[in-house]
Amino acid sequence: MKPGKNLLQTIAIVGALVAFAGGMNVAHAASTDGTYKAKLMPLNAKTTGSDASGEATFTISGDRLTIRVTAKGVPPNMEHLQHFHGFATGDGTSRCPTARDDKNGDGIIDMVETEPVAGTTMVPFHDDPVSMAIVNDTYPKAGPDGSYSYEKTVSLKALEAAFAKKFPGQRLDFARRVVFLHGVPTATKLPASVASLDHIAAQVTLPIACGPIRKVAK
Ligand SMILES: [Cu+2]
Repeated sequence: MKPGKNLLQTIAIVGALVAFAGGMNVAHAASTDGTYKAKLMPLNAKTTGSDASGEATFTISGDRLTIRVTAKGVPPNMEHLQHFHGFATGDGTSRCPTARDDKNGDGIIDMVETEPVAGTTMVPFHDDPVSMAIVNDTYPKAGPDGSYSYEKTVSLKALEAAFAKKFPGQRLDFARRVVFLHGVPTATKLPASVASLDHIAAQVTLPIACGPIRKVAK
């Protein structure tokens, strides 16, 4: 093969690659593809007896939203409610509660005390997030080692529609939300001052980890 032809082929291949890469950039810019992440830090560790931690990631690719949660140091052998929480009105950004948010001073941050800083329970991470049903028995269950791993892929459009129906005027807006993990064993003794929601036992809703969701730089 003559050197001249080789060079032309190389130029053609490089040209094609540049055009391909350029096209990919345009496609990315036009969509909302991206990844959001929350680093989960322990809450109420004195009550759980261990430092719960973990990570939640939200990966958007076209209409596919993949929700992943890994947790460790959580009470073992039981189901753990997990959601993102946020403000149902306005455009405020939620934050995770601290000891100062324990307004009744009972040493425990309960669900009601999370609301002024984190808002309300929004999207559940169980077998059917699009249902938006908070009460459900398909939340992940921690193994004997106090860890679990959850993964679910849903239609982003379907979740957005269900979300807008339940929270009129709101969008998913991941970067304004916080992820909570909940739950200590039902036998855990809690002061009567620990509040819960609806008719759910305070042990079930007790927050055990929290992390603010942030967009991951590309
Ligand atoms: Cu929650």
